[in-house]
Amino acid sequence: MAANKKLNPVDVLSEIEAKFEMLQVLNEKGEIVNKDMDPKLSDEELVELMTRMVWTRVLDERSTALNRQGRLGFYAPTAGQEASQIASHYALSEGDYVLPGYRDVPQLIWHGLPLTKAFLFSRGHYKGNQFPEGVNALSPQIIIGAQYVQNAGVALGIKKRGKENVAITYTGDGGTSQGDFYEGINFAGAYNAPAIFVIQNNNYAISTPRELQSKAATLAQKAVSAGIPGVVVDGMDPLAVYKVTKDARDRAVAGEGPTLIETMCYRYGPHTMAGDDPTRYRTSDEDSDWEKKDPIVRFRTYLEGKKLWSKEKEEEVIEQAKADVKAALKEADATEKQTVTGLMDLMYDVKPSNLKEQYEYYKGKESK
Ligand SMILES: Cc1ncc(C[n+]2csc(CCOP(=O)(O)OP(=O)(O)O)c2C)c(N)n1
Repeated sequence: MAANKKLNPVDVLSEIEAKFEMLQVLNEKGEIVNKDMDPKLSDEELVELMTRMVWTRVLDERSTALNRQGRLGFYAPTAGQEASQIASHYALSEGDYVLPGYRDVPQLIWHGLPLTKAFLFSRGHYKGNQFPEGVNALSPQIIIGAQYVQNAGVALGIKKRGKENVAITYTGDGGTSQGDFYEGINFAGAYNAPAIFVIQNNNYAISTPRELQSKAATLAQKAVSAGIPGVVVDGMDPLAVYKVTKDARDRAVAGEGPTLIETMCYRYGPHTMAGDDPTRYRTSDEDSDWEKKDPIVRFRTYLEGKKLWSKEKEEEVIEQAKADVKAALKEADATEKQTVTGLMDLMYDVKPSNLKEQYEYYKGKESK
């Protein structure tokens, strides 16, 4: 009897995986290597994008130092991820919604959130979660992956209201292992909602390497399961990140549904300032290989070649960023302290009996 022919799904897989090649526009030397994909930003736009990335690098340096001095609370470093964060955000338009993860404070700031609010968020102050009218954004999500489901819902809301806007969300490589990740992209696909889903693949979920998160060769190919387009992009290349996000936005607004974007990037610092030690799970060779790909360095080279950037200009931006941090911190320091009773007052109109007892206890403590 002839043996049954065996299915060979691996053939399909390798065919799919081969299609998810990483897109690059600006290489490590600051040269345009893919003219067709150059988003052709104006000189002013190029300078603005660089300004935002440099400003954000300074914010990261200052936030890290302030955390070490005990002047900030929770902080997840961002250096190395500026192209992934800032260039993707730069592709958005007014009225778009941002649903960040805990590392995505820079996008919130450039979306209009006052820096003081970000500092208050870091300190766990409730006012850090009260956003001004017109800042279309949710608070940084701490629950890994949850923002993907929320993003699908916000995007569906945008669609139902007939707005020409999108909702964009960010997670890390680790976030793609969560059920919420799949639910989010599937729901948005099913409803053809104007959503953009970004995976910032910085290679580690705290200390767990990307290879242990999934057997998939790329994370962007997970889009296939949801029936939506996916793309892998050099996450250290601001022009490529801008290009894919802008294209995703155009598609979404044209009614063509969501896109999944995987940005290949690296965080130079620790996972958070709460105490992980990256030297225990990364080598210094790996660090320096990625530092050679730095988004600010390559963009600086490119802009200097076009006579659009100089040392003096960069110094100006650095000084401005430092002054902005100083002023925002002063304002945060002047904000009235959060108390336990104050928090209970805000949360409950009528307090449950067990809390009444605690309320009295803290009231006594706070009055001392
Ligand atoms: C549902 C859930 N599980 C676990 C955690 C604890 N946790 C905090 S950060 C993190 C790793 C996330 O890694 P990744 O998604 O790659 O994002 P990155 O921090 O690298 O930006 C984990 C497991 C959490 N916050 N939420």
